[in-house]
Parts: sequence; structure tokens; C-alpha cells
Amino acid sequence: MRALDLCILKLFLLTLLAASYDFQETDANSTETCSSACLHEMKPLFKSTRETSEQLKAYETSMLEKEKKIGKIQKQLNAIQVQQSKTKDDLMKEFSKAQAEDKKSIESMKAQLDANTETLKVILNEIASLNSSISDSCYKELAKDQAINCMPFEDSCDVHDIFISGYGNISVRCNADIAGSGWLVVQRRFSGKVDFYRNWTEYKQGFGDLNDEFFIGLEALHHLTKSLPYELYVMLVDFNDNVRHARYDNFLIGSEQEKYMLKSLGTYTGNAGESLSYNLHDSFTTYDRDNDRWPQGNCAVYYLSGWWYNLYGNSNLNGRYFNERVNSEQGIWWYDWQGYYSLKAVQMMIRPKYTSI
Ligand SMILES: [Ca+2]
Repeated sequence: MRALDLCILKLFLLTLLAASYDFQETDANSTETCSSACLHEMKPLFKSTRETSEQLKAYETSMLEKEKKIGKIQKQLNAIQVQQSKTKDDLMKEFSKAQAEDKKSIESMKAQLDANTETLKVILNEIASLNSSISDSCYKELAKDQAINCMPFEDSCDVHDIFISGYGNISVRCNADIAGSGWLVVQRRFSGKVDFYRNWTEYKQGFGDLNDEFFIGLEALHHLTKSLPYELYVMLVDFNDNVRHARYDNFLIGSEQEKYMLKSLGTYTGNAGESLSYNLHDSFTTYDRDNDRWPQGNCAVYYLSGWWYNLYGNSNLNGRYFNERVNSEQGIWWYDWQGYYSLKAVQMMIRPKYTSI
């Protein structure tokens, strides 16, 4: 623009100069102050000056046109810039709006995801609980199906089928209301309905009624007590309904070859007295199988029973049932409690020593 300004300035000066010469020519012509020689010399100059002036005016006109065009273009440019600015603002607004909607949508999806996660956790917990319940239930049912004693039947006092290794299947009565759960009843007296004066074979195999009085049998007792360490619980009731007990923590009966010897009793606890330990390591005797140490006779015959005897007995839980308290060596008695006085009820039970097995 500075070059353009200089150009315009030059043209302006030339115009003034040309006008001056034009005036002088006119003045010379009109006043005839210029000689002919002068006029001859100046005339081409005057002509050139007029042409230059005309060209200058043409330039001026051209410049004005260009300035108009530039102004028009500038307006268009401004309009475009305004439009661009507006478009940019609109786009930014749209973008912000979309961003806000996206954020809202993402938050909504996240909330839904969180809710689904919580629901999934609840379902997983329910499934885990159900699995645990099912497996626990299945385990218990399986344990009952494969029971080898009364432990799987827990608080039951009913008759259940168990399997004794080396013996086979057998129905037994369980007990859980005297000394805790899981006890297996091996002998019970309380009514006098069952005769306990039996021979060797009957004592070997067992007899009586599981719903009344019974003896489980020496063969089953042997296989049971050799399969696991067992404890023995003896409950005694007199005719005044006093209840006492004797407990031995390692009860073991030998085989038939060992004459069903009372091989182990373990440690005694209780309040009835330790009347059974006298016959520890003694064999079982029935009226038809004299295995006692009394040379002159058969203790089973003498006591009307089948039991573990030495020279004599110190307990007689398989003796004759009396319906009242009598002082008789043939009755049911536990010497360290009431001597030879007969008892109203007795019950012998066994349970694995280690109940977690
Ligand atoms: Ca004898």
C-alpha cells in the first residue's frame, strides 16, 4: 500500500504540472506571450502531459473499481467468517449436547451394570448356598446309606440299617436321649418280656426285639468294636427310678475264637461304680459253653445269665428280670451300686470314641 500511495502522489504532482503547462499554453496562445519557437518546443510536452493526465484519471477510476471489489470481497469474507463462527458455535453446542447425552447414557448403563452385578452376586450366593445345602444333604444321605454305626443318624432313637465290616447288614436301635447323639444300643432290659437265659449260638447271633428288649449278638459286637475304637455307656435304673451310669472309653470284644473275651474297657467314668473291670480279659460264658474260671461249676447257670465271668461275676445285666427290687444273684444287678439287688432297667450302648471319624 505504501508503493501505491507513492504512485498516486506522483500522479497527483504530474497532474498539477500538466495543468500548469496547460494553463501556460492556453495563456500563451491567448496572450501570445510564447514565441513560435517556444510553442514548437513545448507543444509535444503539453500533448504528453494531457495523455498522462488522462491515463492518471483512468488509473484512478480503475483503482476505485478495485477498491469497490476489495470492499465487496471483504464483506463476503466477513460474512463467511460470521457464518463459520456460527457454524463452529453450533457444532460445539451439538458436541456438548451429544457429550452430555453420552455421559448420561454411560451413567445409566453403569448404574444398570452395577444393579446387574449386585443381582448376579445374590444369585451366585444363592447357588453357592444351594450347592452347599445339596452337597451337605447328599453327604448326610450317603452317610446314612453307608452307615457303619449310629453316628450318621445323629439325634435319632429309631431302628436303622447299618453295615458292619466282616459281619454284614444288620438292623440296630440308635439312641440320642441318654448320653448325647449317635449311640448304638447293644443290650436293653426294662420289661421282662424277653428271656435272656440263652445258649451260646443265641448269644453269638443276638436275640430279642429291637422295639422291646434285645441283645445285639456277640459276633456283631466283636466286628463293631474291632473296626473302630468304641466307648461303652451302661445306664442303670433302680426301682425308685434312680439313674446311674458307668462309662468306659475303650470297649473291645474279642472274636469267637477268643470266646468273645472282654479284651478292653479303657478308662472308667460315671457314678454307678466300676463293676465291669473285675471281668476284664474274661471270656463269655453261657449255660452251654463254660468259659469261666470257676472249676466247680458254670457261672452262667449259677447266675441264670450269659456274661463275662471269672471265678464269679461282679455284674449280671443279662440275669433274670424281676418286676420288683429283690436281693438275688440271679437278677439284674451291678454290684458296686446296689449289691445283688435287682434293677428295673438297664441299657448298654456303644459309640465311636472319636466321634469325628
Ligand atoms: Ca466253669
